[in-house]
Amino acid sequence: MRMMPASEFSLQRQVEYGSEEQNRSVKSIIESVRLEGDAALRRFAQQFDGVAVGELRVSEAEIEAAYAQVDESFLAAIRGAAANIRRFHEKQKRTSWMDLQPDGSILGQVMRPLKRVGLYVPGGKAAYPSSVLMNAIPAQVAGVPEIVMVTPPATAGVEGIDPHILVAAAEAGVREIYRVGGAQAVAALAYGTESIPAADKIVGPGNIYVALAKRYVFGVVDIDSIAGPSEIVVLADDTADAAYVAADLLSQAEHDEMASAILVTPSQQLAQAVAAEVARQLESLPKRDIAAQSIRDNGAILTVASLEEGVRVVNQLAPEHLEILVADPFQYLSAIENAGAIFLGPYSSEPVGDYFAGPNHVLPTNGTARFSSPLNVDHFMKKSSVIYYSKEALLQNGEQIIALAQHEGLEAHARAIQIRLQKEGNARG
Ligand code: HSO
Ligand code: ZN
Repeated sequence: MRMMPASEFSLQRQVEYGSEEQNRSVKSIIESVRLEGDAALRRFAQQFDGVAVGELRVSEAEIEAAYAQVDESFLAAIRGAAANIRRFHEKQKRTSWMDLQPDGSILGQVMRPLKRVGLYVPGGKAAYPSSVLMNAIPAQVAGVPEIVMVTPPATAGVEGIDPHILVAAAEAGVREIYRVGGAQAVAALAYGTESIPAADKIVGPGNIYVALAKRYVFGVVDIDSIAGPSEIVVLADDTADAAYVAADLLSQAEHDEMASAILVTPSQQLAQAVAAEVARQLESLPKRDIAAQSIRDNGAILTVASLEEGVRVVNQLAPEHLEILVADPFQYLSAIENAGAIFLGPYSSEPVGDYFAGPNHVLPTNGTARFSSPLNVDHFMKKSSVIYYSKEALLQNGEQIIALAQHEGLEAHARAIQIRLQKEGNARG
């Protein structure tokens, strides 16, 4: 694993905009779905997935059959995770409020769930039941009445849709599921087809075609942020166990050749030990080819003079996941400005959060933790402002409103106020 002083590390962020060819093909797929609806969905399923799709919607019987195909321990784990995720997200839920002013006016904010949300679940190597829970449960907690899932008609290595995905969806309360994937699925959710009513928002990870399609339909519908490869930064001192650090770095490196796993440490000794451990642990990993390439191309051990310098480096990296493995991790918490999720201490290995603890695993990647947050209940709600002005309030503030309107040269605005001041003011005097 490459090792260098943090000051020599150059951070390159890359956003995938796709090739011209990919953009052209996504655009044409979307336009076809818009014009031809279900017929286009069936044609693309044949063309891209090699499947002749009959009924687009997955039946209740198929969902029930999926339960018979997964084992007890998987179901118990999914239920345990779902309960924790639900409990955590319940805490995020905000309520509407109304504020009565002394002059009798009422100002407020009404919170409403989105009506219909579409969840994209990829079919390839990244068809994760955990991600189904992480995307669907916040929407459910927000109160979204219609949560629908789309997923390609065949999952890599599985005939049809992976039963584990169907079970995770059902456990998260999603029973409206369509076998459609790729850019065509995004188009269906954005514009609607005969079988699939249009949604208000599309969330969930996907390949480059899905990402480009989401960008393309943004504005017609809302979308979530487009996820980049997974990232982990471990900030550790010489109290950390090198084997734990190496295992955690590898846990993200195995996601993707593009994933990045970085150790930041003031301890030369830990740096050496982790490098040796990573090499040792890699040997026996089933996904060692992916993990090794990730470590080689995007991994690093960055040495710093002190933990304080380490914190500055972490804030610059703005990682998706940060683990703090130092003697007193809570001491550094308030200094961390940019990180999607912060894992404190030796027992909070990242997979604890990826699967089970309750916080969301859909996190800002690619440095976007500088300005954005984990997927949460607010992402599935909208607000309306409420304004009730009393007569007294209008009489008292009318002149100031008129002054601003006249300054902006908007005389009709000014008059809308004036007409009331004249009538009500006179009536009073
Ligand atoms: N670490 C991934 C989430 C995940 N891990 C899903 C396992 N399954 C991105 O945050
Ligand atoms: Zn993970």
